[in-house]
Amino acid sequence: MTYELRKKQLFERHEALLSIKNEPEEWGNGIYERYQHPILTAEHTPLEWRYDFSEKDNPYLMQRIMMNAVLNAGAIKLNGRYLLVCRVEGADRKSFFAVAESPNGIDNFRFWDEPITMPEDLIPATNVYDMRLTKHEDGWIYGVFCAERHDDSQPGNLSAATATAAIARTKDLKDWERLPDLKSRSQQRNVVLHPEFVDGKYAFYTRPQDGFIDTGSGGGIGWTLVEDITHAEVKEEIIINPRHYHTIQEVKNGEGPAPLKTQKGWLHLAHGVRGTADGLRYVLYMYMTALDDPTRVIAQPGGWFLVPEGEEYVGDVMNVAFSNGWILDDDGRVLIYYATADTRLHMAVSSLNRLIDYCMNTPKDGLSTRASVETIKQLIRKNNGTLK
Ligand code: BGC
Ligand code: BMA
Repeated sequence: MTYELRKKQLFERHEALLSIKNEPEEWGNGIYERYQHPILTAEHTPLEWRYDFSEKDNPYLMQRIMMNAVLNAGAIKLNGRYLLVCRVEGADRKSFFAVAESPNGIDNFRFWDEPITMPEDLIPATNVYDMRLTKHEDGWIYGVFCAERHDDSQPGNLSAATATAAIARTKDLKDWERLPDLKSRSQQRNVVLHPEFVDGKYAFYTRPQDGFIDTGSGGGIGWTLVEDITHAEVKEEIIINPRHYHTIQEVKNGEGPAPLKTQKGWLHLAHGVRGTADGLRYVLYMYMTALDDPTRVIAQPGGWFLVPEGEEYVGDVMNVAFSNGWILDDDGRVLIYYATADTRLHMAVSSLNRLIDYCMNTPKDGLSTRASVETIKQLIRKNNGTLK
């Protein structure tokens, strides 16, 4: 086959992948419907990022740069446009941010021409990932993400690393102003900016941890108030959503996207992690906090909200569902973007009313098998009319 013909077919195949229509599953769990196909994968990245299209320089038409995954995306609807700030990971294990846009938030996602050039903080990061977007009432769109660097205090240990919350802001997702990283005594990953001022201050969901992987004494999802976002520092930090023995969030948990404001309270999507013989299992869960006090949990359904299913289990990091982006649409639908196995991005659709109902009316975790059995029996008796 000639170079020109192969190139033509390459573009046709890519276009066919990008324009696949995505349909919701017919029968979900009543809480949300998953969509049939992943919305973004490494194969969706533009061909110009991967191939050199000069026949002279690349006669074999080989990929000069390979992509490994598209995952953990921040999400926002901006001037009617559905935009994701994806974590794209190259074959070299470096991840970076790139915007993908869809006409309906469901399919036909296409990357903008070039990835985001994120300005550095004083000490450049080796890697960045998992951006949470917050449209703050101060008028800026903030992107808070994890910046990872080697821990030079342990020169003998090649895998010693530090995780820090990096902060940048923008008006259009094109030009970014980098602010200094969040100063904190502990390592921080999964930091999210709350969309409103609280007591006139910026409020962050945090996730203090002792080490790079271990949360250690870090008790769960934290909260801190910051006066000056251009010199953000964690001074006092409280835990608002703790970890618990023998739950889906025993080993760690972390805030997902910025919470949504509803009439009943702040609606939160988070991830919980437990240990297994096979490594860590990451699942999604939800909780709600009071409108007048976002640190007070008013409801938390027991167990997980979403876990990997079927092929979703398989990929780079098995048994992982992760979400750091959702969009509340004008019609009340909530578009939930989640990644599985640190490999690809999917979506599920629900609505604000359904998610509030789910949070307020799903039994909470009674923290023991006995309590779980009692909860099931109550439902059975309610259904057969024998509930006293
Ligand atoms: C990876 C992240 C992961 C973290 C903790 C980082 O090096 O890039 O995906 O969450 O390590 O395991
Ligand atoms: C976490 C996250 C994600 C990732 C997950 C599972 O620490 O920050 O980047 O999806 O690990 O590997």
